Amino acid sequence: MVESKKSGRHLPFGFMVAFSLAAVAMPSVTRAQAQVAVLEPSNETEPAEVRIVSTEFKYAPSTVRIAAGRAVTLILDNSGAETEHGLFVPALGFRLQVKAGGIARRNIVFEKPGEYEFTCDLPGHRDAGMTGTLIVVDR
Ligand SMILES: [Cu+2]
Repeated sequence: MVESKKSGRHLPFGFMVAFSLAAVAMPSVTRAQAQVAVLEPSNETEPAEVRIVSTEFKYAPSTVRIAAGRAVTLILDNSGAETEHGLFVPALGFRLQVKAGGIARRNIVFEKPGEYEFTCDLPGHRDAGMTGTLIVVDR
């Protein structure tokens, strides 16, 4: 596919570093942390917290499932990062951005089921690996 063709061409140095660090630091927990899901009924009163940790240059988790219509607080935890990062869902016009060491949060309801890519749109970060998938699940 287009994806693998693109990533095979030239891997940025930052990506290689981040990848090897991740491989060393997170042996078996990776699978469990790869996804987070908020699929409770939409009549819950409190927004459910969805925390995504941003580092150089990835998101953990990188796949997030949220029920359509469910109020959530999307938290971008950049507290362990060494630079500014963002979380941008182009298809939905959603954006969070936070300086190194900071945590940003925003309440949101995703209404339209579908699969949406999110990225960090700071220069070079997307290509270095900062992409993820938001899946809005039809209930
Ligand atoms: Cu970034």
